Amino acid sequence: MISRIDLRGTQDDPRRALPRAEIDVAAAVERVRPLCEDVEHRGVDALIELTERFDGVRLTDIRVPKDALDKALDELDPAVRAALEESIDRARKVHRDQRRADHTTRVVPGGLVTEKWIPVDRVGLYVPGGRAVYPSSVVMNVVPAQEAGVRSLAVTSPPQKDFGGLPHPTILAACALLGIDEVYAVGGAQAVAMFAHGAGECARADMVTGPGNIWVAAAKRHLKGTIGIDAEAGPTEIAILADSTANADYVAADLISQAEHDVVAASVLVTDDPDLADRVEERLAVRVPATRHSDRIREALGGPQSGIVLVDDIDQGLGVVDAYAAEHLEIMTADAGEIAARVRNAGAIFVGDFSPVSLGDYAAGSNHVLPTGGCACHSGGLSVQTFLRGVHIVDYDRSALADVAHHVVALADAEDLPAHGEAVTARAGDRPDAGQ
Ligand code: HSO
Ligand code: ZN
Repeated sequence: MISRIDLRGTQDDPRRALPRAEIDVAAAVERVRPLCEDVEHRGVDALIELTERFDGVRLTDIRVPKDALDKALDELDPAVRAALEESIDRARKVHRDQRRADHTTRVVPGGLVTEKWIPVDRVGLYVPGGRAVYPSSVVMNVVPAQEAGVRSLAVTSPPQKDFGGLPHPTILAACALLGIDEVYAVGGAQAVAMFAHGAGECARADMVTGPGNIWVAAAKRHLKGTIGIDAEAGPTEIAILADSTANADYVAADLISQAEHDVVAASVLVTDDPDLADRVEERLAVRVPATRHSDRIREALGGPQSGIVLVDDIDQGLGVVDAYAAEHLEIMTADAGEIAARVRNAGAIFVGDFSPVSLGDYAAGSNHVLPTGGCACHSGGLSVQTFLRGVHIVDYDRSALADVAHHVVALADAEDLPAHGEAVTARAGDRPDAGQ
């Protein structure tokens, strides 16, 4: 069911051993370009036509009425409501603590540079519809934006034929719980264009975040610059670094849990213990047939993107997981905390037997919007920081400027930009010893 890749005694590049699914976003950009232009020029009329074409729903209004949000919350299963509330509380606790304070550095006497963190004014959040209905992702996008202090937050999600042409009721209920009342029933590339250009009641946003299919990713890539974007989300990945002390059943359950998302999801075990690999395979053979989405999971585990990687020792294993840079990395070894502290590249790290990825997906307090496709080597997950801009405020007095004037002039001259230097000497020249 799952292939084995033996890297023992080799220096092979694990990135080649574990291919990632290729998704041709560039080709999709060409397809979404005219659609985005249509929304830019014709606004709501274009949105209504495109929604009818792609979602089979004829909208009378792109905005979801407030009473539909209230009704969805009233009708939400109480157990799901309680779970969402707990998830929101924990996420708030963590994200509130992440808010960086403004900081002033006194570079020299009379020369100050302050870094001030200013929230983005308006954010549009895309929430997928169809098979992947994830109210938890509403929480993970909205909470950091709110904790950053974003003043205007709108959500959009594709209308569902089965739900009277509104977005999925659990999505609407999650919005209501989070205090979001600006919600649109628009999906796909056209939804990103709606946020980028504004249409009818929907004012243009400064930034759009949230996962989506290839068309959403293509629209984000096409409109980047017109609107700020988060990362392009790819298929989910879990890597587990485990030694002989790991619990094979937990390892198998966690590999399966993320394979459940998609047939192209990646589940990777890296271990120095072939016996553990055997035991995990035994547990997979028991668990996979017993779970609801076994077909999807079997395909994901059997795909070239998944595998059990054998290494000589945990040090080599650390090299493998760093090179792979997984979205989620679990450490199930002796001294798991110490090993986790040595990891360089991962979207999020889950330590020990009792911190599975599913906990992080819903209720650890951490964020589950994480870099995929190896992007964890240069990017982090969604956080309060995503919605803040660090603005430097430069405040020098006459004397502090005069002291550094000769350096500015020297660099300006070196770049053949003498007027830059003159802008400084025009002021610094007011002091007799300027430029010395
Ligand atoms: N594991 C997914 C997030 C998710 N899981 C949502 C369940 N619902 C990507 O981090
Ligand atoms: Zn998940």
